[in-house]
Amino acid sequence: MTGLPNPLIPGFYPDPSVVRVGTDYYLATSTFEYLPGVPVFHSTDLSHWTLIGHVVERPGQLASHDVPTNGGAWAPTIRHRDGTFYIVITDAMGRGMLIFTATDPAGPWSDGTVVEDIHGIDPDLAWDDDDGTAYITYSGLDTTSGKPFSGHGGIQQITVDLATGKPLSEPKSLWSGTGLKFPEAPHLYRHDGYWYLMIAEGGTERGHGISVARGTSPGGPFEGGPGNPVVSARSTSRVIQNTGHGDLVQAPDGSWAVIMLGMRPAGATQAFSALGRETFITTARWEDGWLRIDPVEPAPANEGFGFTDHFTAPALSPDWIAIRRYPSEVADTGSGRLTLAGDGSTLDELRPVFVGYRQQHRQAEASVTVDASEGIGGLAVRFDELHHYEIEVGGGTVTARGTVAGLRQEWTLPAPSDAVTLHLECIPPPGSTLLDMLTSDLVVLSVSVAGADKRELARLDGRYLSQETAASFTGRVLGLYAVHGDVAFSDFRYEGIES
Ligand code: 6LW
Repeated sequence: MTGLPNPLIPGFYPDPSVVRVGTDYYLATSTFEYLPGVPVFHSTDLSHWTLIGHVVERPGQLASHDVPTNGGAWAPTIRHRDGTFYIVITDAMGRGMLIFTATDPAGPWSDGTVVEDIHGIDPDLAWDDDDGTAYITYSGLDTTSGKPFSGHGGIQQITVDLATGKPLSEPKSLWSGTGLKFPEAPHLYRHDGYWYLMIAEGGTERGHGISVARGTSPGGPFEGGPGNPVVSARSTSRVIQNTGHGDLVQAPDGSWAVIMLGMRPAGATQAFSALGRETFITTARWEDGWLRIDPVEPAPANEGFGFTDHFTAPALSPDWIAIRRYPSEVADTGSGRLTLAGDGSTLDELRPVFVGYRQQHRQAEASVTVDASEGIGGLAVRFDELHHYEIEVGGGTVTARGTVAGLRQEWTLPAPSDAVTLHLECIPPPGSTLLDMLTSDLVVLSVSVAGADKRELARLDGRYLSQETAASFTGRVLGLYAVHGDVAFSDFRYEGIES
């Protein structure tokens, strides 16, 4: 299997899970505090993926309204059986472990059935075809009981009644890797008479990797394979780092592949990942009864660099996301304008009036025309409430602002007009010395009137809006926001320069 783009799905799409149903493939990822939640992608060739819908599209499916940053929708597993699609996932610091079902993967999905009294993450779902027993295998990290942290429980497993969410057995411990930290992201596969348990270990940072064990029954015992972790980028200078949290799939040509998360840290010492954890793919094969997984290599895509929205449709496209509430709750769109009604909340708060689009290229630029004659709002790039850069217009001024860990700096100019175009560019760091190039990129904030007389207000160091600096599970999201009054946006343009 060759010619697959890598990243497969650029931008923050972490903890990918994939299922093959006939000649179709479906893939889902984590979304944390962003809504709509848990996107579902479709493909027929493992190469071209189309967003077909979201699992979480209405209030009540997740406890999103007040979820802490980095909480929410963690690490889905998507599977299919007897005409029903299943997604098991953890609503971290929210409702807990949940089972969602649908007959159409584009939705609607069910409200979500709680797996009772099971406080773990990264649930996997597998059935023993011999007797139809359903197994949920998960990582023993408690994010939902509210009890004080009492250590990591390793890989655990229950049998479960999927219709009620009732566990049918007590949790039992399974093989949990080679001893590296954070054994997680377990998946069970039946192949050639064995049951294989694939996990991530080493943590989702640079030490991440995948290890495999096998046994003769879905409940184990499992014996670790040779050469674990069988894939990891740790201590290498590979472009794609943090590789782990994978899911195995058979390709259209019968060969095997593993879809997993990874990061593309930039800067002279590969230290800062603006885009967060993305979805990647690599080839795999069975050798002597064990799974071999190849290192994850970059394969720049030759398409998909641009996204433009003229807001002519009555509803926003599903590419737009919002924070702890739905885009439709804050955005009024149609007839070529997107209007956001500010409610006084700023980007420092839990639920700003903000709609965003994931940055998908390390070098990229976005622009939007803003009519702020009746309000204050602008264009931003954010990781979370404590880490965001924006350019804002309204009240006769235009202001560039940088917020890092709550520390703030502003640059203000008189606004050239109430209707301006705001620009946000992520460019490689200039200079030739090592010190110059330590950072990942610069974020340049500028204003123009219909593209003319572009005035730069600020040039900010991009390392502070990175997964490593923000200690975040997400990635950069470029977005439009309003703080006060009605702010009207038109002609949003996003262009990636490289993949
Ligand atoms: C995910 C787990 C992880 O559930 O982070 O660090 C969690 N590893 O596998 C959120 O992405």
